[in-house]
Amino acid sequence: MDARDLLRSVRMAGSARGRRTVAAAWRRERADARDLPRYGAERARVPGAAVRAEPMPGGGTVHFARSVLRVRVAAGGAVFCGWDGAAPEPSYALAGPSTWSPAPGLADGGCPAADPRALLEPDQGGWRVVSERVTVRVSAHGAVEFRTPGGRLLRRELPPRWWDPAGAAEGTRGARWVQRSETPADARVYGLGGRAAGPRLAAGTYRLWNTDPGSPFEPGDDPLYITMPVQLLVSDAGCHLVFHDNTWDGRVTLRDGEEGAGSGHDRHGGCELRMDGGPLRYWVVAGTPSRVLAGWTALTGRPALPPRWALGHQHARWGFGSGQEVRRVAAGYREHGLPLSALHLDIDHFDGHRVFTVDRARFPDLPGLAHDLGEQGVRLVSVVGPAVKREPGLAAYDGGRAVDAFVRDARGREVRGTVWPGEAVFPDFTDPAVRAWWGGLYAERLAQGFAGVRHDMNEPVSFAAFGEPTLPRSARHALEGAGGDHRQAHNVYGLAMAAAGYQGLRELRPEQRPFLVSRSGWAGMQRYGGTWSGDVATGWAGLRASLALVLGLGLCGVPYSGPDVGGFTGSPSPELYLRWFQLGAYLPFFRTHSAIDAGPREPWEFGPEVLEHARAALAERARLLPYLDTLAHVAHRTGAPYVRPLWWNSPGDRALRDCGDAFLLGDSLLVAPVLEPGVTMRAVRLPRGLWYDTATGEAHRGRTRVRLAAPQGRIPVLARAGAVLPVAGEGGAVELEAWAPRRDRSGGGVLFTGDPDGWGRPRMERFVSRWADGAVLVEQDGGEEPGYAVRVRGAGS
Ligand code: NBV
Repeated sequence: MDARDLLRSVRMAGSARGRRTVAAAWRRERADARDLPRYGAERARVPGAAVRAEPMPGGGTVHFARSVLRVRVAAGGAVFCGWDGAAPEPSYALAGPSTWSPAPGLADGGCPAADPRALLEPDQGGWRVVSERVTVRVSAHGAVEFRTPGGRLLRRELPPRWWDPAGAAEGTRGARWVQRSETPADARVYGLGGRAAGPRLAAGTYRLWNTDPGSPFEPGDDPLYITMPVQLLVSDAGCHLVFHDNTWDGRVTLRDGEEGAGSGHDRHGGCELRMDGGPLRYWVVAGTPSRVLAGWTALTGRPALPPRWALGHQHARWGFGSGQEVRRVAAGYREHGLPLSALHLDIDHFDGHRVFTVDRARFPDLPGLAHDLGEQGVRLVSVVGPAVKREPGLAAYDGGRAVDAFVRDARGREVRGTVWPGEAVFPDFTDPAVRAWWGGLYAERLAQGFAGVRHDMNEPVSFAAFGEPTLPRSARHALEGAGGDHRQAHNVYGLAMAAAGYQGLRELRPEQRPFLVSRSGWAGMQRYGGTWSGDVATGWAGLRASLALVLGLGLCGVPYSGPDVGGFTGSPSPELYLRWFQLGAYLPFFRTHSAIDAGPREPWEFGPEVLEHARAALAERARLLPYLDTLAHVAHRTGAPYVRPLWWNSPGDRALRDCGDAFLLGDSLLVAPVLEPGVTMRAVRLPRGLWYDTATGEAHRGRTRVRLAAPQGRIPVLARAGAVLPVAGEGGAVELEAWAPRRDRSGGGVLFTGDPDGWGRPRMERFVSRWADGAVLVEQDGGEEPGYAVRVRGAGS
């Protein structure tokens, strides 16, 4: 603690909450000073020279003087590398291959079998493993190269370096390590979870430690709520994802490459990963972007399919304050003729901020409210935080104590923190029995009439007057029986809480797909649901960050997300609100939300013009619902995100790799939102192909930069020539909107229909579009006429 901390403590001591945060911060510091193992003398270690190698199914093991490397190609093509005996499991990230059955729970995780065709063989003084998608080469000193089947370098991992505690055996758990890698000079990096400055991650250092920034964030703020050691790289050589399966605190430093302007003297790009402990093991998945996401989500689980209503517009506010106010807002939507799918209740509807309770004075009849809103097609979603007030007599506290649910310190005492309800304790979600108990508590939420949940403050947050606002690093966790401390459990706390909530909802209401969004999480969180931006600052920079987050998370396998439309704090100008709303209407999770002291976010609060334009955005969202629903199914089956970077189908087009202000929505649409004030025209570089401006029908050739009209009333949206997209026509019936293919080409699209919120197997139909006798013809895959009305557009051009 330094002088600044001391000063802050004195300032905070003026209120009860302030005093609690000072006490909690002191307690945390004391516990860590007392209970964390001290880093004493350390000895640096590198693998040394290779001694021998043993082939095994999928690859083999190379023994070095001071370490061992295991290489294993899994069925499906992902490559696993583990140093010092690290195996793929146990892992919080991995899940068994997804099927139509609901996502498996953590306990059902699994690692794909080895590909028996891949074998380690000697190669020029080292070894190599040749597989279908990549060739791995291990040098005699432990460098590992990944190349495409054509021989182009994707990445080279240099021999790692460990710092073993002096006197401990080599490969001791808890040793710090660093791994440097080299990547092609033209490579661009995306991912690392939710990063406000993305989607392309510029050179710099990114921390791997889930963090509530404590105040509204902007692009410069890092890290945020979801960090993941997942990087997706795109270069001329190809695309690949690398995942370091390690939950500890760490830092990734990216360095840009430099191209030698054809001189052949390129300086490769680089990455340095430093971890505070935990295993050195990683996966590499190579291929086209869609194959990479398919491989990644086969490994870590396919994204949960949200109930269909979750694709409609949702509205929230921290501080509705009463049942009447909730009814008033719902009525406002109705009276203005605006569609609304869900309203979210925040911590102010709890009794004294206690989770799993209701303030009955202000919300006297929640089930009645939920019922009445349900009649109008509006669901209620409840916030749920992990912190339980330390209050004997409170059901969640007593129940938790009965099953020994709460995190303890090294001396066996419950760790006390401070959150909204006051002094609080924290369930240890890394214990399967605690997950089962917690999941059962959602019965109370369902009985109150809630249709879904939103997990908040699960980084986890414990307010602190100074230092990190989370649990002590020395706090103990079950970690699935292995035992460990918060250094290892912190980053998976939100993920494990999501598993608990998801499993609870599944068991309590087995006929319905859960709706769950979680502010924090880690690799694999998509199995349980989606996420939202967290407290994005109200401003143009915050608007930009909103898109960066959605794109980046999608590339990490988490496709369902969206921002607080309008920003979390303050009052957006009508123009900013509208542009945010217009962007949000094309993002998977479309929700207006704001803080308790922020201005309103209802579309009618910004004047008649904004209302009309917001109405148009909502109408377009409603019209696109069959398409969005199809994209949700596609994401669930293949891991391909709804919202994709422009390079998705053309990773070789370098000019697209830095674009952070436009995106593809599925295969058919390109959305170019307005992210700056005062704009009525904007430029965008189009991927290859032919694109139609959906507002004017004008055709634009791909691989060119075009300027498009972006009047206040709409943002530019283009349709790919040949696209057949399902939309809702008059009365809601599905229709096909077909955009004329080029004369020499055909096109197509898919449609998923089926169970709106249950588990029934959906129906998939494919359509083909082509020119025949001077007209555009749309057929069902087998050549029959489609069972839907078809509207052809763009045929005149
Ligand atoms: O529960 C209140 C807010 C919530 O509205 C927001 O969406 C979360 O991201 N919550 C954070 C806690 C308070 C933040 C200042």
